[in-house]
Amino acid sequence: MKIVIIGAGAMGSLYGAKLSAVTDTPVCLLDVWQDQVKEINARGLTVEDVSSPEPRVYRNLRAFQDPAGIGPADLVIIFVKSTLTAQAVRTGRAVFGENTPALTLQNGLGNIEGIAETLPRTSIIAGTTAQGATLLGPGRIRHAGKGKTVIGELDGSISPRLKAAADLFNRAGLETEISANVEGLIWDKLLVNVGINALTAVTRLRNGGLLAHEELAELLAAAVTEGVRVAGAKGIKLNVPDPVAHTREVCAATGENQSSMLQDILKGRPTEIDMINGAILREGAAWGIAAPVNGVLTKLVKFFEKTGAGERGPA
Ligand code: KPL
Repeated sequence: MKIVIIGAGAMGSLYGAKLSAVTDTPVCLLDVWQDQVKEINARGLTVEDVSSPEPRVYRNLRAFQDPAGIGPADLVIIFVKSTLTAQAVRTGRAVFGENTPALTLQNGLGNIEGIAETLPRTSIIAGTTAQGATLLGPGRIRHAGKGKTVIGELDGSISPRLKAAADLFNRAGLETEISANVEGLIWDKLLVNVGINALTAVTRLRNGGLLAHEELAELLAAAVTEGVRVAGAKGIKLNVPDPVAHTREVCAATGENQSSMLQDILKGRPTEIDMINGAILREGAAWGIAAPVNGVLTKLVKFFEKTGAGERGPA
């Protein structure tokens, strides 16, 4: 099975490495970052794991900056930042054959719509992941938190391609389930990111740090609760019975991880704030639901996007 991953950041690299251990054909990683591509092709991808003393080097991978050299894949996983989804799929068009499923496991709202600008909606599978990974430098990541991957078809069917992808992920050690409620799934994960990402970016704490401070745990709960109200107004059926408790669980399970938004702020990169807390604010306004905590978090993260990590120093 030929797998292509668009976006070889922390999460794309993690899934690429794990899947490369169970595929005969090398997993192809597509990314514009030249140093990452060079390093992976020269020395493989090194994964440090918080639960094992020795890092593991994965070599059944090929990295590319240009999709022309790859050819059509059997499965494409999209892992670029949600701000770049539409553009990345357009640029990577050549890796999608007529029947290639496009799987998005990205954070935030708007990824399905971004992919559908280039590909038919029927080619899209969506899902979420509670894995946590940190990019340490070219060719090196830390697997800093384990959690479930859940995937589903947009029409709720349990298709053979969905089962095949779930089987493959499970064989690779990425615990995966199937869901018939993909919209609920995306909102379940959105609410986790609403509670964790901006707060960790602002405080520079690792995910687990949010639970150690009462004030932050309260803000986490307030931000998620606003999101739950918006989801309710939109008629989204969440799969998670208690999103605040669930977010706290993910915080604990990925306690050692720096959230993706904190990593972005520390590296001076744009964040996904508009697709996460900003999305709650926008959707809330459309449905007449106030989301003041998400509003403040959005503004603070935008401030740090402008001023950079230097203001507070590294975490
Ligand atoms: O999705 C994540 C992220 O960092 O974006 C979590 C689950 C919060 C792990 O850090």
